[in-house]
Amino acid sequence: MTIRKITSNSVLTPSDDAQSTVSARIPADPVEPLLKSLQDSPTYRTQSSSYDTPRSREQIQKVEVLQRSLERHQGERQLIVLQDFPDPDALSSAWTYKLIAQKYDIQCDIVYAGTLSHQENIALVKLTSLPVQRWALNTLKNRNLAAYQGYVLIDNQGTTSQLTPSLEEAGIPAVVVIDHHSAQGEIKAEFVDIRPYTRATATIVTQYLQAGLLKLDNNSSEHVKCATALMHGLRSDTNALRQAQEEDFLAAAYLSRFYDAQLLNAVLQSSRSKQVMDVIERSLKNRVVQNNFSIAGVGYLRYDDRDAIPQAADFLVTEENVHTAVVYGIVHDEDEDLELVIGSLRTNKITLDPDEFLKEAFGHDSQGRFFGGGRSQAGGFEIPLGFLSGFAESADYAKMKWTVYDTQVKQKLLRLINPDQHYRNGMS
Ligand SMILES: [Mn+2]
Repeated sequence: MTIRKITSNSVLTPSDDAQSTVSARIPADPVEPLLKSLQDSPTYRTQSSSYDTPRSREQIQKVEVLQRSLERHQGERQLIVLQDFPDPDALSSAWTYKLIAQKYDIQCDIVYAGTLSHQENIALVKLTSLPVQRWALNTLKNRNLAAYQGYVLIDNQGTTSQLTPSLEEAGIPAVVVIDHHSAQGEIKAEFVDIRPYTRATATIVTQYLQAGLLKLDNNSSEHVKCATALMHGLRSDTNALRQAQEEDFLAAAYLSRFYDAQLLNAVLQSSRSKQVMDVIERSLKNRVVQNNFSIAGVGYLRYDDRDAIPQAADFLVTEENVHTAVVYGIVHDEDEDLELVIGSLRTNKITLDPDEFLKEAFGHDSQGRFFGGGRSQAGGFEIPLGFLSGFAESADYAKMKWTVYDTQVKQKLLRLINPDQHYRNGMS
Protein backbone atom coordinates (compact mmCIF):
# COMPACT_ATOMS: atom_id res chain seq x y z
CA MET A 1 0.00 0.00 0.00
CA THR A 2 1.19 3.45 -0.78
CA ILE A 3 0.73 5.58 2.28
CA ARG A 4 0.79 9.30 1.97
CA LYS A 5 3.81 10.71 3.62
CA ILE A 6 2.91 12.51 6.79
CA THR A 7 5.41 15.10 7.85
CA SER A 8 5.56 16.27 11.40
CA ASN A 9 4.32 19.74 10.57
CA SER A 10 1.36 18.60 8.47
CA VAL A 11 -1.95 19.49 9.93
CA LEU A 12 -4.30 16.73 9.08
CA THR A 13 -7.93 16.13 9.53
CA PRO A 14 -9.21 15.09 12.89
CA SER A 15 -11.25 12.16 13.99
CA ASP A 16 -14.80 11.79 12.77
CA ASP A 17 -16.45 13.35 15.77
CA ALA A 18 -14.28 16.44 15.61
CA GLN A 19 -15.23 16.78 11.98
CA SER A 20 -18.90 16.69 12.73
CA THR A 21 -18.51 19.39 15.34
CA VAL A 22 -16.94 21.53 12.71
CA SER A 23 -19.43 20.72 9.95
CA ALA A 24 -22.18 21.90 12.22
CA ARG A 25 -20.54 25.28 12.21
CA ILE A 26 -20.50 25.65 8.41
CA PRO A 27 -22.07 28.99 7.56
CA ALA A 28 -24.24 29.55 4.51
CA ASP A 29 -21.29 30.69 2.46
CA PRO A 30 -18.61 28.44 3.82
CA VAL A 31 -15.53 29.60 2.05
CA GLU A 32 -13.05 32.01 3.58
CA PRO A 33 -14.42 32.60 7.05
CA LEU A 34 -14.61 28.86 7.54
CA LEU A 35 -11.12 28.22 6.30
CA LYS A 36 -9.85 31.02 8.47
CA SER A 37 -11.57 29.77 11.58
CA LEU A 38 -10.41 26.25 10.90
CA GLN A 39 -6.85 27.28 10.44
CA ASP A 40 -6.94 28.64 13.94
CA SER A 41 -8.93 25.78 15.36
CA PRO A 42 -7.00 23.66 17.84
CA THR A 43 -9.16 20.62 17.01
CA TYR A 44 -7.38 20.53 13.68
CA ARG A 45 -4.01 19.81 15.13
CA THR A 46 -4.74 16.15 15.64
CA GLN A 47 -3.54 12.94 14.18
CA SER A 48 -3.57 11.37 10.81
CA SER A 49 -6.54 10.43 8.76
CA SER A 50 -6.79 8.41 5.57
CA TYR A 51 -7.84 11.41 3.56
CA ASP A 52 -7.95 15.14 3.68
CA THR A 53 -10.98 17.34 3.74
CA PRO A 54 -11.02 20.80 2.22
CA ARG A 55 -10.24 22.18 5.61
CA SER A 56 -6.75 20.96 6.18
CA ARG A 57 -4.08 23.60 6.23
CA GLU A 58 -2.17 21.63 3.65
CA GLN A 59 -4.99 22.13 1.19
CA ILE A 60 -5.39 25.79 1.92
CA GLN A 61 -1.71 26.15 1.17
CA LYS A 62 -2.19 24.20 -2.06
CA VAL A 63 -4.75 26.70 -3.26
CA GLU A 64 -2.38 29.56 -2.49
CA VAL A 65 0.43 27.88 -4.42
CA LEU A 66 -1.87 27.29 -7.39
CA GLN A 67 -2.97 30.89 -7.29
CA ARG A 68 0.65 32.05 -7.41
CA SER A 69 1.31 29.76 -10.36
CA LEU A 70 -1.69 31.21 -12.19
CA GLU A 71 -0.51 34.74 -11.46
CA ARG A 72 2.98 33.97 -12.69
CA HIS A 73 1.64 32.74 -16.03
CA GLN A 74 -0.76 35.57 -16.78
CA GLY A 75 -1.20 36.23 -20.46
CA GLU A 76 0.14 32.82 -21.45
CA ARG A 77 -1.42 29.89 -23.25
CA GLN A 78 -1.58 26.42 -21.74
CA LEU A 79 -2.51 23.03 -23.13
CA ILE A 80 -4.61 20.85 -20.86
CA VAL A 81 -3.84 17.23 -21.68
CA LEU A 82 -6.33 14.53 -20.77
CA GLN A 83 -5.89 10.77 -20.86
CA ASP A 84 -6.41 9.22 -24.30
CA PHE A 85 -9.89 8.09 -23.31
CA PRO A 86 -11.14 10.94 -21.18
CA ASP A 87 -13.87 10.29 -18.65
CA PRO A 88 -16.39 12.72 -17.13
CA ASP A 89 -14.16 13.41 -14.13
CA ALA A 90 -11.29 14.45 -16.40
CA LEU A 91 -13.44 16.41 -18.83
CA SER A 92 -15.28 18.40 -16.18
CA SER A 93 -12.20 19.06 -14.04
CA ALA A 94 -10.27 20.28 -17.08
CA TRP A 95 -13.10 22.62 -17.98
CA THR A 96 -13.07 23.99 -14.45
CA TYR A 97 -9.33 24.62 -14.61
CA LYS A 98 -9.82 26.36 -17.96
CA LEU A 99 -12.45 28.67 -16.43
CA ILE A 100 -10.27 29.39 -13.41
CA ALA A 101 -7.26 30.09 -15.63
CA GLN A 102 -9.32 32.43 -17.81
CA LYS A 103 -9.72 34.67 -14.79
CA TYR A 104 -5.95 35.00 -14.73
CA ASP A 105 -5.86 35.77 -18.44
CA ILE A 106 -4.49 32.34 -19.28
CA GLN A 107 -6.01 30.79 -22.35
CA CYS A 108 -6.33 27.00 -22.26
CA ASP A 109 -7.10 24.37 -24.88
CA ILE A 110 -8.28 20.98 -23.64
CA VAL A 111 -7.06 18.07 -25.76
CA TYR A 112 -6.92 14.27 -25.84
CA ALA A 113 -5.29 11.95 -28.35
CA GLY A 114 -7.60 8.96 -28.29
CA THR A 115 -11.34 8.83 -28.49
CA LEU A 116 -14.48 9.70 -26.60
CA SER A 117 -16.17 6.37 -26.66
CA HIS A 118 -18.54 6.08 -23.73
CA GLN A 119 -22.04 7.14 -24.77
CA GLU A 120 -22.31 9.26 -21.63
CA ASN A 121 -19.10 11.11 -22.42
CA ILE A 122 -20.26 11.91 -25.91
CA ALA A 123 -23.58 13.12 -24.51
CA LEU A 124 -21.80 15.17 -21.84
CA VAL A 125 -19.59 16.95 -24.37
CA LYS A 126 -22.46 17.58 -26.78
CA LEU A 127 -25.08 18.67 -24.28
CA THR A 128 -22.84 21.01 -22.30
CA SER A 129 -20.78 22.23 -25.30
CA LEU A 130 -17.74 21.20 -23.31
CA PRO A 131 -14.70 22.79 -25.00
CA VAL A 132 -12.53 19.77 -25.76
CA GLN A 133 -10.63 18.87 -28.91
CA ARG A 134 -9.29 15.62 -30.25
CA TRP A 135 -5.63 15.85 -31.16
CA ALA A 136 -4.76 12.51 -32.75
CA LEU A 137 -1.05 11.83 -32.63
CA ASN A 138 -0.69 11.91 -36.42
CA THR A 139 -2.10 15.47 -36.54
CA LEU A 140 0.45 16.78 -34.06
CA LYS A 141 2.92 17.85 -36.73
CA ASN A 142 0.36 20.34 -38.04
CA ARG A 143 -0.23 21.91 -34.64
CA ASN A 144 1.48 25.01 -33.47
CA LEU A 145 2.94 23.73 -30.23
CA ALA A 146 5.10 26.82 -29.90
CA ALA A 147 1.95 28.76 -29.03
CA TYR A 148 1.87 27.05 -25.62
CA GLN A 149 4.06 28.07 -22.74
CA GLY A 150 3.12 25.10 -20.61
CA TYR A 151 0.96 22.04 -20.32
CA VAL A 152 -1.40 20.92 -17.60
CA LEU A 153 -2.30 17.33 -16.65
CA ILE A 154 -5.71 16.80 -15.10
CA ASP A 155 -7.01 13.48 -13.77
CA ASN A 156 -3.84 11.86 -15.11
CA GLN A 157 -0.08 12.12 -14.72
CA GLY A 158 0.90 11.94 -18.36
CA THR A 159 1.29 8.17 -18.44
CA THR A 160 -2.08 7.59 -20.07
CA SER A 161 -1.67 10.12 -22.86
CA GLN A 162 0.20 9.56 -26.11
CA LEU A 163 0.75 13.31 -26.32
CA THR A 164 3.10 13.87 -23.40
CA PRO A 165 6.32 12.55 -25.01
CA SER A 166 5.85 14.93 -27.96
CA LEU A 167 5.22 17.88 -25.65
CA GLU A 168 8.36 17.06 -23.71
CA GLU A 169 10.26 16.83 -26.96
CA ALA A 170 8.95 20.22 -28.01
CA GLY A 171 10.34 21.61 -24.75
CA ILE A 172 6.97 22.58 -23.29
CA PRO A 173 7.12 22.38 -19.51
CA ALA A 174 4.52 20.68 -17.32
CA VAL A 175 3.13 23.51 -15.23
CA VAL A 176 0.27 21.95 -13.29
CA VAL A 177 -0.67 18.37 -12.35
CA ILE A 178 -3.96 17.74 -10.54
CA ASP A 179 -4.90 14.10 -10.08
CA HIS A 180 -6.23 11.48 -7.70
CA HIS A 181 -4.54 8.39 -9.15
CA SER A 182 -1.65 6.93 -7.19
CA ALA A 183 1.70 8.41 -8.17
CA GLN A 184 2.77 6.96 -11.51
CA GLY A 185 6.42 7.93 -11.17
CA GLU A 186 8.39 11.09 -10.66
CA ILE A 187 6.56 14.23 -11.64
CA LYS A 188 8.24 17.48 -12.47
CA ALA A 189 5.81 20.37 -12.53
CA GLU A 190 5.55 23.74 -10.92
CA PHE A 191 2.32 22.85 -9.13
CA VAL A 192 1.46 19.28 -8.18
CA ASP A 193 -1.69 18.27 -6.31
CA ILE A 194 -2.01 14.49 -6.26
CA ARG A 195 -4.41 13.00 -3.74
CA PRO A 196 -4.73 9.23 -4.11
CA TYR A 197 -7.27 9.09 -1.29
CA THR A 198 -9.65 11.52 -2.90
CA ARG A 199 -12.32 9.81 -4.93
CA ALA A 200 -12.57 12.28 -7.80
CA THR A 201 -10.52 15.05 -9.36
CA ALA A 202 -13.86 16.88 -9.58
CA THR A 203 -13.82 17.01 -5.76
CA ILE A 204 -10.37 18.59 -5.75
CA VAL A 205 -11.24 21.28 -8.30
CA THR A 206 -14.58 21.98 -6.60
CA GLN A 207 -12.57 22.67 -3.46
CA TYR A 208 -10.55 25.19 -5.47
CA LEU A 209 -13.81 26.87 -6.43
CA GLN A 210 -14.97 26.86 -2.83
CA ALA A 211 -11.68 28.39 -1.76
CA GLY A 212 -12.45 31.29 -4.04
CA LEU A 213 -10.31 30.73 -7.15
CA LEU A 214 -13.46 31.31 -9.20
CA LYS A 215 -16.86 32.37 -8.00
CA LEU A 216 -19.54 30.41 -9.82
CA ASP A 217 -22.44 32.48 -11.07
CA ASN A 218 -25.92 31.02 -11.49
CA ASN A 219 -26.63 33.49 -14.26
CA SER A 220 -23.79 32.24 -16.41
CA SER A 221 -24.92 29.33 -18.54
CA GLU A 222 -21.29 28.30 -18.93
CA HIS A 223 -20.88 28.08 -15.16
CA VAL A 224 -24.12 26.13 -14.77
CA LYS A 225 -23.05 23.67 -17.46
CA CYS A 226 -19.61 23.30 -15.94
CA ALA A 227 -21.11 22.67 -12.49
CA THR A 228 -23.38 20.05 -14.08
CA ALA A 229 -20.38 18.42 -15.74
CA LEU A 230 -18.53 18.41 -12.40
CA MET A 231 -21.50 16.82 -10.67
CA HIS A 232 -21.48 14.13 -13.36
CA GLY A 233 -17.72 13.65 -13.01
CA LEU A 234 -17.98 13.39 -9.24
CA ARG A 235 -20.85 10.92 -9.47
CA SER A 236 -19.20 8.79 -12.09
CA ASP A 237 -15.95 8.40 -10.11
CA THR A 238 -17.82 7.56 -6.90
CA ASN A 239 -20.23 5.00 -8.33
CA ALA A 240 -23.12 7.49 -8.21
CA LEU A 241 -21.97 8.72 -4.77
CA ARG A 242 -22.26 5.24 -3.29
CA GLN A 243 -18.51 5.27 -2.66
CA ALA A 244 -18.33 8.95 -1.92
CA GLN A 245 -16.62 10.17 1.21
CA GLU A 246 -17.39 13.23 3.25
CA GLU A 247 -15.35 15.56 1.09
CA ASP A 248 -17.13 14.35 -2.06
CA PHE A 249 -20.53 14.95 -0.49
CA LEU A 250 -19.41 18.40 0.58
CA ALA A 251 -18.25 19.15 -2.95
CA ALA A 252 -21.53 17.80 -4.38
CA ALA A 253 -23.48 19.91 -1.88
CA TYR A 254 -21.66 22.99 -3.09
CA LEU A 255 -22.27 22.11 -6.75
CA SER A 256 -25.94 21.50 -6.03
CA ARG A 257 -26.38 25.27 -5.83
CA PHE A 258 -25.35 25.70 -9.44
CA TYR A 259 -25.92 22.54 -11.44
CA ASP A 260 -28.82 21.82 -13.78
CA ALA A 261 -30.51 18.60 -12.66
CA GLN A 262 -32.42 18.20 -15.90
CA LEU A 263 -29.29 18.51 -17.97
CA LEU A 264 -27.56 15.90 -15.81
CA ASN A 265 -30.50 13.58 -16.30
CA ALA A 266 -30.26 14.00 -20.06
CA VAL A 267 -26.57 13.04 -19.94
CA LEU A 268 -27.28 9.98 -17.81
CA GLN A 269 -30.07 8.77 -20.05
CA SER A 270 -27.86 8.23 -23.07
CA SER A 271 -28.21 4.63 -24.11
CA ARG A 272 -25.68 1.92 -24.85
CA SER A 273 -24.80 1.09 -28.44
CA LYS A 274 -25.27 -2.40 -29.85
CA GLN A 275 -21.48 -2.85 -29.96
CA VAL A 276 -21.24 -2.16 -26.24
CA MET A 277 -24.03 -4.64 -25.55
CA ASP A 278 -22.18 -7.23 -27.64
CA VAL A 279 -18.97 -6.75 -25.67
CA ILE A 280 -20.88 -7.10 -22.40
CA GLU A 281 -22.42 -10.30 -23.72
CA ARG A 282 -19.00 -11.68 -24.66
CA SER A 283 -17.59 -10.79 -21.25
CA LEU A 284 -20.45 -12.60 -19.59
CA LYS A 285 -19.96 -15.68 -21.74
CA ASN A 286 -16.17 -15.80 -21.39
CA ARG A 287 -15.81 -14.99 -17.71
CA VAL A 288 -13.87 -17.23 -15.38
CA VAL A 289 -14.61 -16.81 -11.68
CA GLN A 290 -11.89 -17.75 -9.19
CA ASN A 291 -11.45 -16.63 -5.60
CA ASN A 292 -14.15 -14.00 -6.09
CA PHE A 293 -12.37 -12.54 -9.10
CA SER A 294 -14.21 -12.55 -12.40
CA ILE A 295 -11.92 -12.43 -15.41
CA ALA A 296 -13.06 -12.10 -19.00
CA GLY A 297 -11.28 -11.69 -22.31
CA VAL A 298 -13.55 -10.29 -25.01
CA GLY A 299 -11.35 -10.71 -28.08
CA TYR A 300 -10.99 -7.98 -30.70
CA LEU A 301 -12.91 -4.73 -30.64
CA ARG A 302 -12.98 -1.49 -32.57
CA TYR A 303 -11.10 1.48 -31.18
CA ASP A 304 -14.32 3.46 -30.95
CA ASP A 305 -15.86 0.76 -28.77
CA ARG A 306 -12.98 0.77 -26.35
CA ASP A 307 -15.13 2.05 -23.54
CA ALA A 308 -17.24 -1.09 -23.68
CA ILE A 309 -14.48 -2.74 -21.62
CA PRO A 310 -14.93 -0.73 -18.41
CA GLN A 311 -18.68 -0.98 -18.86
CA ALA A 312 -18.41 -4.78 -19.06
CA ALA A 313 -16.22 -4.75 -15.92
CA ASP A 314 -18.81 -2.58 -14.16
CA PHE A 315 -21.37 -5.22 -15.05
CA LEU A 316 -19.36 -8.31 -14.08
CA VAL A 317 -18.52 -6.93 -10.65
CA THR A 318 -22.23 -6.96 -9.81
CA GLU A 319 -22.36 -10.78 -9.76
CA GLU A 320 -22.93 -12.51 -6.44
CA ASN A 321 -19.68 -13.62 -4.77
CA VAL A 322 -17.59 -11.52 -7.12
CA HIS A 323 -15.67 -8.64 -5.59
CA THR A 324 -13.35 -7.83 -8.46
CA ALA A 325 -13.78 -7.97 -12.22
CA VAL A 326 -11.14 -7.65 -14.91
CA VAL A 327 -12.17 -7.39 -18.57
CA TYR A 328 -9.73 -7.02 -21.45
CA GLY A 329 -9.56 -7.21 -25.21
CA ILE A 330 -7.42 -6.27 -28.19
CA VAL A 331 -8.20 -2.85 -29.60
CA HIS A 332 -7.06 -1.75 -33.04
CA ASP A 333 -6.15 1.91 -33.51
CA GLU A 334 -6.55 2.58 -37.23
CA ASP A 335 -4.98 6.04 -37.15
CA GLU A 336 -1.80 4.66 -35.73
CA ASP A 337 -2.13 1.17 -37.16
CA LEU A 338 -1.36 -0.10 -33.73
CA GLU A 339 -2.86 -2.79 -31.57
CA LEU A 340 -3.11 -2.80 -27.81
CA VAL A 341 -4.41 -5.11 -25.15
CA ILE A 342 -6.67 -2.87 -23.11
CA GLY A 343 -8.23 -3.87 -19.83
CA SER A 344 -10.24 -2.51 -16.93
CA LEU A 345 -10.50 -3.55 -13.34
CA ARG A 346 -13.37 -2.80 -11.00
CA THR A 347 -13.47 -3.84 -7.38
CA ASN A 348 -15.70 -3.55 -4.34
CA LYS A 349 -13.02 -4.96 -2.09
CA ILE A 350 -11.77 -2.14 0.08
CA THR A 351 -8.43 -3.80 0.81
CA LEU A 352 -7.59 -4.33 -2.85
CA ASP A 353 -5.56 -1.48 -4.28
CA PRO A 354 -6.14 -1.55 -8.06
CA ASP A 355 -3.00 0.47 -8.73
CA GLU A 356 -0.79 -1.89 -6.78
CA PHE A 357 -2.56 -4.97 -8.15
CA LEU A 358 -2.18 -3.99 -11.81
CA LYS A 359 1.41 -2.82 -11.43
CA GLU A 360 2.27 -6.11 -9.80
CA ALA A 361 0.35 -8.20 -12.33
CA PHE A 362 1.75 -6.63 -15.49
CA GLY A 363 4.93 -4.83 -14.47
CA HIS A 364 6.45 -2.20 -16.71
CA ASP A 365 8.06 -1.75 -20.10
CA SER A 366 11.77 -1.31 -20.81
CA GLN A 367 11.49 2.42 -20.04
CA GLY A 368 10.05 1.71 -16.62
CA ARG A 369 6.57 2.82 -17.61
CA PHE A 370 3.93 0.69 -15.95
CA PHE A 371 1.40 -1.06 -18.17
CA GLY A 372 -1.33 -0.41 -15.67
CA GLY A 373 -2.39 1.79 -12.84
CA GLY A 374 -5.40 2.98 -11.00
CA ARG A 375 -7.19 4.81 -8.32
CA SER A 376 -9.48 3.71 -5.57
CA GLN A 377 -11.71 0.83 -6.74
CA ALA A 378 -10.84 1.09 -10.42
CA GLY A 379 -7.88 0.70 -12.68
CA GLY A 380 -6.85 0.02 -16.23
CA PHE A 381 -4.01 -1.32 -18.31
CA GLU A 382 -2.69 -0.97 -21.83
CA ILE A 383 -0.13 -3.29 -23.34
CA PRO A 384 1.07 -2.51 -26.86
CA LEU A 385 1.32 -5.56 -29.11
CA GLY A 386 4.44 -4.18 -30.77
CA PHE A 387 5.79 -6.45 -33.48
CA LEU A 388 2.64 -8.57 -33.41
CA SER A 389 0.52 -5.50 -34.11
CA GLY A 390 -1.59 -5.08 -37.21
CA PHE A 391 -4.50 -6.85 -38.73
CA ALA A 392 -3.76 -10.33 -39.92
CA GLU A 393 -4.67 -11.67 -43.30
CA SER A 394 -6.04 -14.91 -41.98
CA ALA A 395 -8.67 -15.49 -39.36
CA ASP A 396 -6.64 -18.39 -37.99
CA TYR A 397 -3.69 -16.14 -37.32
CA ALA A 398 -5.90 -13.55 -35.58
CA LYS A 399 -7.38 -16.29 -33.46
CA MET A 400 -3.97 -17.62 -32.55
CA LYS A 401 -2.77 -14.18 -31.60
CA TRP A 402 -5.78 -13.62 -29.37
CA THR A 403 -5.29 -17.00 -27.69
CA VAL A 404 -1.69 -16.14 -26.87
CA TYR A 405 -2.57 -12.78 -25.34
CA ASP A 406 -5.63 -14.11 -23.58
CA THR A 407 -3.53 -16.87 -22.02
CA GLN A 408 -0.77 -14.50 -21.00
CA VAL A 409 -3.08 -11.93 -19.39
CA LYS A 410 -4.98 -14.65 -17.50
CA GLN A 411 -1.75 -16.25 -16.39
CA LYS A 412 -0.46 -13.00 -14.93
CA LEU A 413 -3.72 -12.25 -13.17
CA LEU A 414 -4.23 -15.74 -11.79
CA ARG A 415 -0.73 -15.81 -10.38
CA LEU A 416 -1.82 -13.02 -8.05
CA ILE A 417 -5.31 -14.34 -7.45
CA ASN A 418 -4.19 -17.88 -6.60
CA PRO A 419 -0.79 -17.31 -5.10
CA ASP A 420 -0.62 -20.81 -3.57
CA GLN A 421 -1.60 -22.62 -6.69
CA HIS A 422 1.06 -22.56 -9.31
CA TYR A 423 -0.82 -21.64 -12.36
CA ARG A 424 0.38 -23.80 -15.19
CA ASN A 425 -1.43 -24.27 -18.44
CA GLY A 426 -4.95 -25.08 -19.48
CA MET A 427 -7.03 -21.99 -19.62
CA SER A 428 -10.54 -23.29 -19.62
MN1 LIG B 1 -10.92 10.51 -11.99
